[in-house]
Amino acid sequence: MEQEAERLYELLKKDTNCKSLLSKALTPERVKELKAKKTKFNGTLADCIRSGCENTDSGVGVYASDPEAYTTFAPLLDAVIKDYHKVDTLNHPNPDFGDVDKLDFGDLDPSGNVIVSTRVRVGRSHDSYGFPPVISKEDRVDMEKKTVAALAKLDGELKGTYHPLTGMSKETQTQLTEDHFLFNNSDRFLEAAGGYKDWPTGRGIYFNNNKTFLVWVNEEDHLRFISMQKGGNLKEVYVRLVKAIRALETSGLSFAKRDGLGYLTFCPSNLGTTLCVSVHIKIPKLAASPDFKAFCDKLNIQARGIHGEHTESVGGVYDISNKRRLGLTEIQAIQEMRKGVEAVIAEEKKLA
Ligand code: ADP
Ligand code: CIR
Repeated sequence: MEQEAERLYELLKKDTNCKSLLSKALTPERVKELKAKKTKFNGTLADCIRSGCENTDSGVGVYASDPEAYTTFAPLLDAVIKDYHKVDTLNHPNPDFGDVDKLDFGDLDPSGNVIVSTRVRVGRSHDSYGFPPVISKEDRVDMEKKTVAALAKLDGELKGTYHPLTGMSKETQTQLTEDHFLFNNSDRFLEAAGGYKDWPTGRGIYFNNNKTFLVWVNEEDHLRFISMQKGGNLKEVYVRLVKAIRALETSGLSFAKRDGLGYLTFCPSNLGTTLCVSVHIKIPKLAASPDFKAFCDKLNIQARGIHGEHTESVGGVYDISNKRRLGLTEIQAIQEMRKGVEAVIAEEKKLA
């Protein structure tokens, strides 16, 4: 165990050009302090750093082995979290989704010409199971069963069906992925962290009839709750997600949380609110301007391609999403994104 951490650390050090947050935070002192520690889920330092040491082009480079890793390996993980989320102290507020009956926003694109679709997602982890590096096949299947039993209690607009990946045809999987609903196993960073062990066992997707509410089971996180629809009605999308979170939090599931860090996720880049709001938006003019990145940075939003992280834009349509997930409440994150999207639309109009 200690040798494995040392072996991985050597790999990391060998790449003198490595710029990941891991390479900044993993000092020889921290390796020495943490290499022999183990969480109650049997998670080790090696489990946390494997992906970043084997992939020195990582941006972050760390995954938590399990919920307790955020305590056991805090000297390393806290440093990475502060760096990634640009905060000096870890004092994430209590969850606050706002008063959903009194939201002061609705459709961000009443013309229907600019925003193609809107999506809001959160990640949740069961507090009694480890993350991919340490979880066994049996435990993953057990966790899937508990999740599916809770999902079966959803009703109204959230009522849907669970579709396990095991037994799902390749064609169905490809179609659901191309339509932006389903995940796949093509992320080498996640793979190196153990994210695809025993694939596809224990993985699946739940969705309602019109695919406006979806749950990913055992993709990167134990759970991802997703609300999405065509157009720019952020209010409808957000309110649906909040209803789902409230229903699932009272359905017998218990989610991992820690004071000051909020909800815990596999990747430290996602913890806190875990909220990611995105719009697919047609902004050919703004995107072509040299100031595009600076414009987004100022608003705490980011642009990427429409097939998710590490992909390119197609036909001038960009995926714009919020950047900050830690150190602010859910409703503050939504409002920050709303203002950002409004500014993006106004700027595109100015340039037209
Ligand atoms: P996450 O961080 O939630 O995993 P990604 O950016 O990796 O999100 O995207 C996951 C999937 O969701 C991809 O297929 C992506 O195209 C899709 N997606 C993200 N935002 C939107 C949106 N606003 N409309 C439609 N699909 C979206
Ligand atoms: C990296 O460090 O670049 C990868 N491990 C991805 C980090 C952030 N993305 C994610 O969690 N999806």
